Order: sequence, then C-alpha cells, then structure tokens
Amino acid sequence: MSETIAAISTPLGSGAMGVVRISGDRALEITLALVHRAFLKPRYAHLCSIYDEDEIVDEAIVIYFAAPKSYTCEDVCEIQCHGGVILTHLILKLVLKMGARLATPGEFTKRAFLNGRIDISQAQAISGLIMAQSEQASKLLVDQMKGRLSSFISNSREMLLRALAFSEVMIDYSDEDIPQDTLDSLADQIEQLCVKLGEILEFSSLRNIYLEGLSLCIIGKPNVGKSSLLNALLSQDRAIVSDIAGTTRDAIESSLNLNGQIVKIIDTAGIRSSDDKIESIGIERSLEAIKDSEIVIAVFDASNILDKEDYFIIENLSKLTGKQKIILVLNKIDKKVKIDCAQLEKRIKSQEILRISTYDLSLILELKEALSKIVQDFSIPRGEVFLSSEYQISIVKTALEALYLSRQKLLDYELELFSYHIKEALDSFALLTHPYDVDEMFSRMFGEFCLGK
Ligand SMILES: Nc1nc2c(ncn2[C@@H]2O[C@H](COP(=O)(O)OP(=O)(O)OP(=O)(O)O)[C@@H](O)[C@H]2O)c(=O)[nH]1
Ligand SMILES: [Mg+2]
Repeated sequence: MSETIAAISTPLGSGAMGVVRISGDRALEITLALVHRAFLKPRYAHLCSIYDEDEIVDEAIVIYFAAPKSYTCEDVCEIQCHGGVILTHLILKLVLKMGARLATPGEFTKRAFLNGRIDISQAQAISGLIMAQSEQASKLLVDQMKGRLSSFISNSREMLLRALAFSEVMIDYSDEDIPQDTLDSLADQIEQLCVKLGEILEFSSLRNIYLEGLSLCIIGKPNVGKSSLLNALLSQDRAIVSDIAGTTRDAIESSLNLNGQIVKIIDTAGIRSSDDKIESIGIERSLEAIKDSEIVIAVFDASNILDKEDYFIIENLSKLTGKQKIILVLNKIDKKVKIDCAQLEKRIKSQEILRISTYDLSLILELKEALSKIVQDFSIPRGEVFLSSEYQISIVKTALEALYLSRQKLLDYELELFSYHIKEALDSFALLTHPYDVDEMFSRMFGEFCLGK
C-alpha cells in the first residue's frame, strides 16, 4: 500500500481558487468521507459540499482520477475549493486528519516518475515549466515534457545496446572473424551519434538565453539619454532622468516583452573617468554589463561632436568579441545634429544605426521594431533536442567522451574496451532517463545474434 499524500497545489494567496491534491490508495476514501458521498465517478467534476464532521466549510469541485490514469498513476483526488489562505489550509488539515500525510516538495512528480509515467528528463522539464519566465522557455520545456529528449535518448540507447550485444557476442566467439561491414556500419552509427550529441551540446549552451531571456544593456557616456531611453522603451518612468551628468549610479534592471520574448533590459551608469568612488563602482558594473549582455545599445548624443568620453566607449565596444549584437543609437536628433556619424560607423561593428529622440514616440517604435528583429535571431528552432540543466549537459559530455573512445577501440578491433566504453555511455544516458537494464541487453543479444543455429 502506498502512503496517501496531500498538498495544496496552487500558490498561497488570495486567488479565487485553491486546489488540494491527494494521491495514494486512500485518496478516494478520504475524499468521500470529506464530501459525505458514497461514490465519485472517475474524471467527472462533482459539485460537493466539504464537511468538517457535520459542518459545511466550503463548496468545491471535486475530481477523482482512478489509478493508473492520473498524474501520479495512483488514485488521485483534486478538491478545487474557494481560494484564500485560511480555507485551503483548513481543507488540507481535514484531509491530513483523516490519515493522509503532507507531501514533500515534488513528491507527486516523484511518484509519477517512480510509477513509470514520466522519466527524469520529463520530471525536470515539469519543474522548469512551472518556473518558466518566457513563452519561448515554456514552449521548449513542453517539448521536453512531452518526451523529446526521452525519445532521442531511447533511440540512441537502442543503437548502443545493439552495438553492445554485437560486441559481447563477438568476444564470446573470438574464433569468428568480425564481419567488416557490420563493424563499419557500427562505427558509422556511433560517429553520427557523436555529431548529433555535439550539436545538442552546442545548442544547449545557449540555454540560459532561452530559459532566462536575453539581456540587453544600454550604455553611453553620462547625459546622452540612456535612462530616458529605458523609460521610453518601457513606457513608464522607471529610471530617474536629469540633466546632471552621473544621475544613474547603479545598473537598473527591468523586463521588456518583445513579441513574447522577455528581454532583461539594463540601464547603466554613464561611463566616464570619475574620482567619485560610488560612481566608479557603477561604471565598473556598466562595463561588466556589456560583457554579460547579448544585445548592447550604445547611445551617443547626436547634438554634440564626439569627445574623449565617447571615444572611451568606442574603444570598449571595439574590444568585444563579436558575441554581442550592437545597436548604435544617436539620440537627441530633435536638436541640431553635430555628431560625426561616419566616424562611429567606421569604428564600431554595429548591427544597426538608428537616429532617435527619446521625445519622439514613432522613432522609439522604430527602435523597438529593430530590437524585435534582433531578438528573433536568438529564437529557438522548435523540435530540437535540448538539455535544460547544467547537470544534463555534463552527463551528455561524459557520454560523448565515452562514445569517441568506443569508436576508436572498435576501429582498433579491441572489442572488450569497446564494450566497456559503450557501457559507460549507456550508464550516462541512464542518468538522463532510466536506469540501464542488463536483462534488456541479454534479451537483445540472444534475440538478434543467435549464433547457435
Ligand atoms: N533634447 C533632448 N534631450 C533629451 C533627449 N533624451 C534625453 N534628454 C535629456 O538629456 C538629459 C539626460 O538624460 P538621462 O536620460 O538622464 O541621461 P543618462 O544617459 O541616463 O545620464 P546618466 O544617468 O547621468 O549617465 C535629460 O535632461 C533629458 O531630458 C532627447 O531625445 N532630446
Ligand atoms: Mg541615467
């Protein structure tokens, strides 16, 4: 008998609805007692009164999911009650009083895994999905939850198990010649898998961008209108704007939604040489922000000629490795334009040059459009296998190393070492999805290579 567990599945607060979820062998019995009924039809929404002994405490929608067709594969009941901290807790307390135990964090998903409904990669995707910060991230994680990584791993394991079975048989029958064409085709398949894993690793190295969103920083010398630009892009007065150079002293972070993609936007302290200790720290942070961002908006005051401070910015931008996309923004074009644009274009490799005034909404919209296009360049092709955590990445790297070695050993006809490295790769894959099963290999070994005939 599995212990029956219960928890509040919705966030605590004053929302209109709260859900208490119960899972385990006694889930139905406890719920029936709570609603004073003898029967609940599976997968039907029942409007029920919830009782504390004879007193009605709430009216709720109750759904019973009979095992194994439930989130955990066990009997599950969900009580959708009126929200609010007190009421939801009261109902949970009643459920616990009747013998359920409070679930530990993630325990419902853990049971789903232990009961074989989902694998580890899917469980991780579910936890990521709940925390996802952008539409893009949630799309990616839904793909994973639906088992994209699992099915890729399972296909790859199939191939490796076949390779292992082949090798084990060949080791046992060492007087037989190794068929060259089988060997070539195996080496080929392993090579292809290595290439694919390499691609997955490369694609996944950008996962922070996909999961946490792009980072965009606005830089420039003091007073060019960086904070004014941030406010205009956000359509709100987020940062203090003044004509005093050095107004912004620390980086200010906000979020901007560009076509469904959340972009973290950072307004920085104006960069110049300063004796002021606090301002200097702010300037240090501005220079750091440039390195950590995918997109940099470099703002210059178009109504003035380039000066020493501007050149300092130019110098810093020209040192960038090319990882960042740079947009040059010439601000204050409502005033008489004096800046030497050709000079800027010559010195900075930029994606785009825009002439704007933060006072002119239509020009700000143009800038937003240009940004949306750049953001799209970072968007993820759907349907790719994707590793969402550092843990998964390190496992795949280990598997890849083992596969390279195995291929080498295969080409050297060292089958025992080949088997050894294939097992290593399989063990790594198992950490991503399911434990490696020796029986599985044996059944393949005898199923496909029955040499005794
Ligand atoms: N004429 C004109 N003035 C502008 C424009 N944008 C900003 N300003 C003015 O320029 C001054 C400086 O603006 P801020 O946005 O504070 O400049 P900043 O780059 O954030 O300055 P620091 O925080 O000191 O580095 C303010 O007086 C703004 O009103 C513009 O498009 N045209
Ligand atoms: Mg500012």
